[in-house]
Amino acid sequence: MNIIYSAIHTQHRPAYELYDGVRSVYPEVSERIEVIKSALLAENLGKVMHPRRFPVSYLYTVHSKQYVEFLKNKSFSLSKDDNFFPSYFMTDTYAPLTKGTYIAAKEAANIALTGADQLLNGQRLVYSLFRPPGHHADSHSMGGYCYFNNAAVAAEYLSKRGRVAILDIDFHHGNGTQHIFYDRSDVLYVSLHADPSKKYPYISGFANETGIGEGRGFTKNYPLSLDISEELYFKKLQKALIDIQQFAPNFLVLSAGFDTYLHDPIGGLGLSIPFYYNIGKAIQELHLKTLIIQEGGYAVEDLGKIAIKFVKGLGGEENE
Ligand code: SP5
Ligand code: ZN
Repeated sequence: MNIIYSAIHTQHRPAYELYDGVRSVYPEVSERIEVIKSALLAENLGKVMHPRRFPVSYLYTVHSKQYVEFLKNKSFSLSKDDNFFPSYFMTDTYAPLTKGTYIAAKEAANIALTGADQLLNGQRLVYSLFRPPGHHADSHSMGGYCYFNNAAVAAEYLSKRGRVAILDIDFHHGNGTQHIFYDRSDVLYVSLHADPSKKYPYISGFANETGIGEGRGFTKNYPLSLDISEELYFKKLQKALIDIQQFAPNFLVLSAGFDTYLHDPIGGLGLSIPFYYNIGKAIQELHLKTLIIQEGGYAVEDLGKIAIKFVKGLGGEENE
């Protein structure tokens, strides 16, 4: 399996988020990506490849030009230690701009697009490993540690060559991704996530959100209660996988967040490390060309172990 990676992500290092107006530790850190990369390499589960550079116009397929240019110009104008909340083009106080934000966020999109390209070139499974994550970023806004919606950029690119299903298993609902494809029938969005009446992003991810116009029926949400068992989680996952099977896509974009893990400091749905093998295996059984897109996951010390189990399942290995 190719792991698409670039060290440029380390240039994005926000000093803090504002939680209820108070400065709070920023959990979306560089180590997240580094531990996953090291763990996968140590287990011989992949080899690292660097992304190619795509023109900025690829971002305009899902984001407005004004938003992209604002992010770029504002980010470049900042000083080294600035941690800036602009109050426009943002949905919450969890995604500050720093000097290195644009370059890192743009590189994340390059990594997603490079992974998508490899699916087009016949790869079966590719891991686009980057940060910052993307699924909370909407066409005109950043939020929830996200700036550009990498999954959406990749899905849009792939949709020119076939039908695309997006499966989002991050702890949080991917409000940005859902909204970007809400009125479309050629890209299916299916998400399993913590009940939004209790957890971020609060505003979307309810079961009655199913799409609009042409897109009616092409969004599926599975909100989960916070104390769900692994057994019930697996049943919900199987339902989501049946939705995808019925859609019969040519490509699967997998928004993979590991913040559903038991000891995640932000999320935490009670899922154990070995259970990620089962999740990966169930998805693998769809036999779809699959692009893994990194979303959340903040239990830095265990992310490597989780990623190993997940990739072993996705790679069709017989044993975890
Ligand atoms: C990509 C992703 O997983 N984004 C998640 C964004 C959720 N942020 C909201 C939670 C903020 C929790 N901060 C806790 C500080 C308590 N003092
Ligand atoms: Zn998340």
